[in-house]
Amino acid sequence: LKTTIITAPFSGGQSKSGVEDGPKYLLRFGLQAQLKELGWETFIDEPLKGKNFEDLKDDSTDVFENCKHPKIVGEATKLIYESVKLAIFNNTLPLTIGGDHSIAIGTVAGSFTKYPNAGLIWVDAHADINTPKTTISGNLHGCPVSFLMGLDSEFYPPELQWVPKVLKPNKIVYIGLRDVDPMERKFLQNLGIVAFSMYHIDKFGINKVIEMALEAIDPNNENCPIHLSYDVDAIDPQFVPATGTPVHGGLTLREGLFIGERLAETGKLIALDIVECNPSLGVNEVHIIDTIAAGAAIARCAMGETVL
Ligand code: DIR
Ligand code: MN
Ligand code: MN
Ligand code: MN
Repeated sequence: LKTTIITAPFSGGQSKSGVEDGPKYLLRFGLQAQLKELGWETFIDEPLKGKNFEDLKDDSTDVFENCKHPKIVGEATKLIYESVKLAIFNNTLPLTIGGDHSIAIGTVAGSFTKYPNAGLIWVDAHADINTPKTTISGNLHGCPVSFLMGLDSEFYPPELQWVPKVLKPNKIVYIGLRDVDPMERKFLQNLGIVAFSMYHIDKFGINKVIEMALEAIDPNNENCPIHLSYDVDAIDPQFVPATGTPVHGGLTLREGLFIGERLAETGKLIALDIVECNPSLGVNEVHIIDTIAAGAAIARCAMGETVL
């Protein structure tokens, strides 16, 4: 078992600074040693090393219509894409730690290049399927899924036109949604995307929801590999407070970890992202520790940690 921890200290997909410190905090918390303890041989890759994307966020010319920071998002995600590809073609599991969720443009493009029939499980309070045309906030972390699908592609900023359109609507499934913009909802409906909101989790329970999710991305039991892209804001802010766009009424910590545990059990996981841990948004030390501990626990659960 080998994993490459890919650090993605990037905040350019949204406006709040601090999320670029997520990787540093997760590593300082001991994530690498914890994975070694689970039996993983670990490598670290830092594709954004030496880049100063934080300073470039002040460049007021880096806009394209309503999109903020397309240049740095394009450059950072391309570097992450190359890093994920390298890791996965070297037969290691890429564990990308963010950073905001725009980095999934790179991670999913990278993993699907090796496994074109993979399924993507997107755990999030948000659908992240706005396009440069529909986005209200202008934040590209609300758009990664649309780039991967090629939705509204005639409106893409030049710096993001490299993104391979690897994702089909029947190969993504959402878990945890509770804050979806009207145009995003239209996309989900029109494209027939399978999405489990908090309503469905309350109605069916998390176990049943995951079984339905697994079935949805692999209806013919073809042993499709799975990429898990996990936005920690899927979990309720009472457990994960230090994140950029918290929404009440989320997953319990146990439900959040159970998703990881169940996916580990399938043996199909080929890539994992943990994003949107923002230590700067903790009001106190406990908030920061809870959030980082939850991020690390998600990774461990998805990578095989069990209680018994
Ligand atoms: C909103 C919020 N849908 C947007 N998205 C967030 O900005 O497009 N994604 N917070 O994580
Ligand atoms: Mn900082
Ligand atoms: Mn997200
Ligand atoms: Mn989110």
